[in-house]
Amino acid sequence: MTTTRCLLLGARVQEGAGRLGCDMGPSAYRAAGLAEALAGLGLDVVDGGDVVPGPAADLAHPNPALRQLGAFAAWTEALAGAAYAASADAVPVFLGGDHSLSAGTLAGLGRRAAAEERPLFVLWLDAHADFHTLDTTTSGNLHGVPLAYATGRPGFAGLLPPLAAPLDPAHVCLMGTRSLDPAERGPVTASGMTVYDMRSIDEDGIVGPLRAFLERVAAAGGRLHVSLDVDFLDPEIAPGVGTTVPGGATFREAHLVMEMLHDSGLVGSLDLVELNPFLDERGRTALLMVDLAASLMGRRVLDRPTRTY
Ligand code: HAR
Ligand code: MN
Ligand code: MN
Ligand code: MN
Repeated sequence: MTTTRCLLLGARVQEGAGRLGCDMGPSAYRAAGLAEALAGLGLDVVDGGDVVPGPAADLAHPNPALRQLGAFAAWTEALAGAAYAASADAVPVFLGGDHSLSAGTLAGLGRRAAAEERPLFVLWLDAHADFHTLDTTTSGNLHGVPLAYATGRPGFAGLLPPLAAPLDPAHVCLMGTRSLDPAERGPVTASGMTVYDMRSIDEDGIVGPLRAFLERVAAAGGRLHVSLDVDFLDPEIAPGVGTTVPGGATFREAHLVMEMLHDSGLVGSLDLVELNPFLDERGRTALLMVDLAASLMGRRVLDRPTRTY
């Protein structure tokens, strides 16, 4: 058996969020010991440093709310290239950075999956669906659009890089959802994405739905990407994020998802997004995200370090 290569790539993206601070995310993960935690599991961990975007072009769009479209396009281009290259022979872990970075990672991983002739599946762990188009967002914060771009919703052409292979919405599973803007609701339902909102998780638990999705990925021979937004977690345990929404996943629900993902052997790439260290409390959110990443990469519950967070 070959050792899994794990490539950490920082993406100091903050232009997609409504407030500053996500650019410090990669530093916080490094300070919280992410590389050491993964290396302690016997993985071959390489810190590839931070991805550097090209210059932001001045892009015009009729929606006056849009903020930082040029920076978003530049990050998407750079991260798509990085994700495609890194996924050839490693499990890339993208250290965000706000969630707009997933426009780039999904574009690159879609291209990788197409080259492998495998379907790309995505598990989107988030309070939000991030399914706005450039035309429907009213906040103008582009961390609200990456899934719309990656699945080929209209209105991105000529502004964002063209997709080598759009993501099939039927291959996307949202978990933890509890905040959709009015303009997202119809499109999310019509898209065919699977949505396990917090109501359904409260009622039915998280194990059955996740197992069903993982079985679908396995049956299709898919490559699985996991996008973990800090606000998937309940704000009581994860305060270091700009868009807290009450009623999120618990500590054990989140770890259990990660443990099941590890056991599935299907995960090919991971985004850790929306950590805002400026809003965190003594690094507790960064440490929790590191511990979740370690669970996903194979740390067993009895091997978890005892922390008070
Ligand atoms: N839907 C809201 C908007 O578009 C909030 C989006 C928040 N997104 C993230 N990532 N924080 O999920 O403004
Ligand atoms: Mn998000
Ligand atoms: Mn979110
Ligand atoms: Mn299919």
